[in-house]
Amino acid sequence: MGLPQDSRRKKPMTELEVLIPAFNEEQRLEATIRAWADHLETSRIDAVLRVIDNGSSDRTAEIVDQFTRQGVPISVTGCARPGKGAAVARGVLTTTARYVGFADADLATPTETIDAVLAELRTGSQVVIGSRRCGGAEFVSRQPWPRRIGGAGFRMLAKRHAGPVADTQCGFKFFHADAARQVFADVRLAGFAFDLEVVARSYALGLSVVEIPVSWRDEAGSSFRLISDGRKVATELWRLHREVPAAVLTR
Ligand SMILES: Nc1nc2c(ncn2[C@@H]2O[C@H](COP(=O)(O)OP(=O)(O)O)[C@@H](O)[C@H]2O)c(=O)[nH]1
Ligand SMILES: [Mg+2]
Repeated sequence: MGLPQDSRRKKPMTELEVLIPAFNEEQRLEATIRAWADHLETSRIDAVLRVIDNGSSDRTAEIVDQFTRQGVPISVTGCARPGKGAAVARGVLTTTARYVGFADADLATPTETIDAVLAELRTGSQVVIGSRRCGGAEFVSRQPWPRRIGGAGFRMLAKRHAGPVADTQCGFKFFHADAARQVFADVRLAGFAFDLEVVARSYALGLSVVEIPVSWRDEAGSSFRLISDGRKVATELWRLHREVPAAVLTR
């Protein structure tokens, strides 16, 4: 006995999935989800939200459930492999939407930026990179100076992998899902430096990459610890230099 005709009909593909990697984000997540839900509704974007959580020990998952109960199209996916990069990869590789990408839980990049991102994706760009360092971008408020010095050092060491991209580390990147699957199938870095590998592999695959300006605001409560995470990022950079052959990184 078959199912009634209607329930067998294929659900149309959701246009966009916004992944929010989150680790112990109970302080910042609520306002972020609210802002996303409001903007997606106002702009009538056919989208779902998904928080990817590396086993937070705080109320991160509960906050998501609360929104689900209110009818916001949001879910939470766990990720056993630690790190922001691992969380984003998990989300990308399990998406069923046409376009997928990630935005940080701190709302450092305003949700309205998604409108420009979607315009790019709908006209054929495969990788859209939010950037604080291209024409039209601005820092509404800057990171503390030790972090800025670290960032400058990172950019210097990362140049070889970054192609023409001026800012590889802004937490606002979106992809055509087919392209994202190609890129993330090979991404090895699981920590904060994964963005750089994503950029490098996107160019290596010959995808159409576009950098778009964002208006970025440093938010309190960063999960990035300058010494411990800085050391991990340095190790990741070293791994990228050593393990990813230069030939892969140059077209
Ligand atoms: N799932 C997951 N998310 C993480 C992890 N580390 C950082 N994040 C998320 O990555 C995003 C960027 O981190 P943030 O603290 O804003 O760092 P910053 O903007 O670089 O200072 C936030 O949404 C964090 O919750 C992690 O280990 N796992
Ligand atoms: Mg941040």
